[in-house]
Amino acid sequence: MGHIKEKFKVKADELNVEIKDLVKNHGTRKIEDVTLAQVYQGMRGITGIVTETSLLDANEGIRFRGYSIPELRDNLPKVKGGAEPLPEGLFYLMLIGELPSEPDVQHLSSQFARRSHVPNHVFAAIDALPVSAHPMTMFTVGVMALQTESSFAKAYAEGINKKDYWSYMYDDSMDLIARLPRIAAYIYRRKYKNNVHIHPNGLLDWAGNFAHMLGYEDEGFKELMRLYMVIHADHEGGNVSAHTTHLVGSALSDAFLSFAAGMNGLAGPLHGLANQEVIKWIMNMREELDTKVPSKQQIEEYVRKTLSEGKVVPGYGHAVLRKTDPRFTAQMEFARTHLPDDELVNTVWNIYETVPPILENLGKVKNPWPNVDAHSGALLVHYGLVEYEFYTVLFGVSRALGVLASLCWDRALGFSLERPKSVTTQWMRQFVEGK
Ligand code: NMX
Ligand code: MLT
Repeated sequence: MGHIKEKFKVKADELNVEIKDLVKNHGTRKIEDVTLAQVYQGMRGITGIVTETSLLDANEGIRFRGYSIPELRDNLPKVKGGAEPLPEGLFYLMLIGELPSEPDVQHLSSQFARRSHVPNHVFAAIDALPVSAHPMTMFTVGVMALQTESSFAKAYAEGINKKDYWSYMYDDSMDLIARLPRIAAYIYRRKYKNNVHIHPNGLLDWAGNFAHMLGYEDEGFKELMRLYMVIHADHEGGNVSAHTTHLVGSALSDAFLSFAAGMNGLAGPLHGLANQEVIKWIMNMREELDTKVPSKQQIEEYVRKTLSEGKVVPGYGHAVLRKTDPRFTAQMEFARTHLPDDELVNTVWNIYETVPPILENLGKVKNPWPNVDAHSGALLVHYGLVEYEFYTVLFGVSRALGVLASLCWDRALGFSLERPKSVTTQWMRQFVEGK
């Protein structure tokens, strides 16, 4: 057993004792009341899941094991000469609950490299789809094809003790994280680069090697990928992709089945697909106005037109956040350092100054501020990754770090099958009438 796996088991045993005590001695404590409106309106604000890896504050944004994004950028190990945190370090932090040392991160990088072999039938499954298929469809098909490799599914079929589930989940999660960059890069090169593929470089870090396999050797792009993979990794447990992964996993579905389900949620335009929608929306605005740099007044008119057509302004609003997303701010800082004069980035910044008051004045939008997706596409376009339908796949590769670390915890803590109660509107009517 590698030292990270052993350390995880020790931490899990400790937390198991704590949870048993909490449930035994405080199990009847009421956390909050649930209103009828919450039940109808997406269960907003109902505390119903335990996720150890990160916690969201509506005003401050996400913290991973207590660390904010600026703190992660300061404290996580980096590549020699680099300034951005390594995603391997964030995975360690989410899994173990402590900041990693440089050797811990190097160990994870080499583990991912060692586990990264993708069997040929996965590529064949992707190749069976038309090239016109959306990259997210290819991505979930690739992950599903990889399910043949699940050590948990094999062990379960043979019969295993439930105390050992976590160990197989850990190995499946490590294998899946290790292989996702290869699958994603394969999809990109198949769809956009004439099916010409690039061999992995086992000496590079996980995100650096991903950039390399996509075909981007610029060190600036590699740094962007490291930051991108860190900031998109986790957003506590209630978001659609994390919740779906957890829900499907609660049926003892393996890591591949659970993650693929989560990715189908990420592919929705109100969730992860919003990153492609933002760039599409800006490109359409540029085309319609016949200018590369629309003025703030032109942006304002375009926003009003979007709203009048019954559409949302992509990249703005959030189900939980009530301020500018710190993931947006981190990308803004990256752009200020690396590409302050980029026209598209400056348009993103002008949109940031224009959109919030308009949404606020509608009187119904709870959060008029930008989310993570409002900025990411402009950075990718700068480095030449202009194929915006691919953007959600990048989000998905990153999200694996958080949802799979969480799935390891779910298994190690023996969390129950998720099965909340549902009711009908007739039941609600009778309830309010006191029948
Ligand atoms: N543009 C226009 N209308 C909006 C927007 C927006 N960006 N955000 C919220 N609204 C509307 C929303 O559609 C709803 O209208 P109605 O009552 O007519 O149905 C009303 O404002 C109240 O919605 P909220 O309670 O503020 O937001 P909710 O929690 O329901 O939804 C989002 C959150 C993120 C789905 C919503 O803000 C949205 O659609 N944003 C645009 C899409 C987006 O950027 N999604 C990415 C989120 C981050 N991610 O990566 O997952
Ligand atoms: C996410 O990163 O999952 C999104 O911001 C959506 C959410 O938190 O609900």
